[in-house]
Amino acid sequence: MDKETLGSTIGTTLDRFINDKQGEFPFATGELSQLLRDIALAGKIINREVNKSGLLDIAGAYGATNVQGEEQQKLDVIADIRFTRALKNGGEVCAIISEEEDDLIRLNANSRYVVAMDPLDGSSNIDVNVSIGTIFSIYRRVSPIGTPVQMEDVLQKGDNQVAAGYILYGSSTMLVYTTGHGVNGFTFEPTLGEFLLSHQNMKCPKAGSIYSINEGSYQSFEPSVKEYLQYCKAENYSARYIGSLVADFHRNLLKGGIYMYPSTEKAPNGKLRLMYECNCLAFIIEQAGGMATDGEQRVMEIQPTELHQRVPLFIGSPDMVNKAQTYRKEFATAQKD
Ligand code: FDP
Repeated sequence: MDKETLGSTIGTTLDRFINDKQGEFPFATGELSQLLRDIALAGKIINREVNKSGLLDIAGAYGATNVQGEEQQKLDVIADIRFTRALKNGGEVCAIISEEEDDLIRLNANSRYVVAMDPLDGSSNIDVNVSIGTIFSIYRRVSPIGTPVQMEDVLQKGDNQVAAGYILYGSSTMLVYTTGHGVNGFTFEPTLGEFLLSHQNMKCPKAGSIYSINEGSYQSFEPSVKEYLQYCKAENYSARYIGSLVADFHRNLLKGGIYMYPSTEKAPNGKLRLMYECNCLAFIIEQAGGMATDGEQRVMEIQPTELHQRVPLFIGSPDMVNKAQTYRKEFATAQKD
């Protein structure tokens, strides 16, 4: 890229970038652009709250469990309220699936978009000042606008996503998103209160040398995962596991690596949720040249049957995901023989 082009794009505000990109969609009405702005605004608010953790009484357990049976943290609940409010006020969304809500949240039936979100991912890290994130997916409803939202509007394959992204509350706060035309990352500039383009057209390295998995569960992994882990060690790969999906994913996206949450004895379908964790990150990684599978098929081809469905996840650099999958296939073939 020449100096002039670089100077004209890096530092562009998220608002301006979204406006400029609207033209990439034939017949764009501006609703998706507005929806992305609503999400960015909610992200700024959560960022403000997260930064106060430790000073105000917003850390710690809320005293309830979510539909997954996991203990909700106060910040989980605050983030859920903030996002839901922003999406409700924006008016572009007809329904939300949230990790924190058992059922579908029905909003304006005259709106076109469905949002699936994990308002604050990495709950176990909230209280210890470790990076956490927000994950979101946007779908266009399939039933006619103005009619009540149907389950088919919500339970769509990841391949139908029109946009997906995450906000990482890390050493700096970043918003990364795709609308299917590459992946771009914006860093929050707190004195300006703006997300500025900092990572243009992000690409995941084809090969990598970082593997991320909770190895504490090693004994309950299936043999092919164990074998792949042995291979990683033999290759002297680095093990890096923060335990916040967004943070682990983001590092591997930039540096090259694989994140795995396979099935375990305790969790035969893994732990991560298809609709608001796996699909969103799968869309981003594929747009960045990477891969995401459940060990057998592309994550985005899985037909969801439940709002809070879990699937195993192998995501990251294509060479690494392919290798992990090869072990799985070999194991499956050996079992058949
Ligand atoms: P958490 O339960 O802390 O919200 O999405 C769930 C998630 O975190 C991911 O962010 C993280 O990668 C994973 O679970 C951690 O699970 P383990 O503690 O089982 O490793």
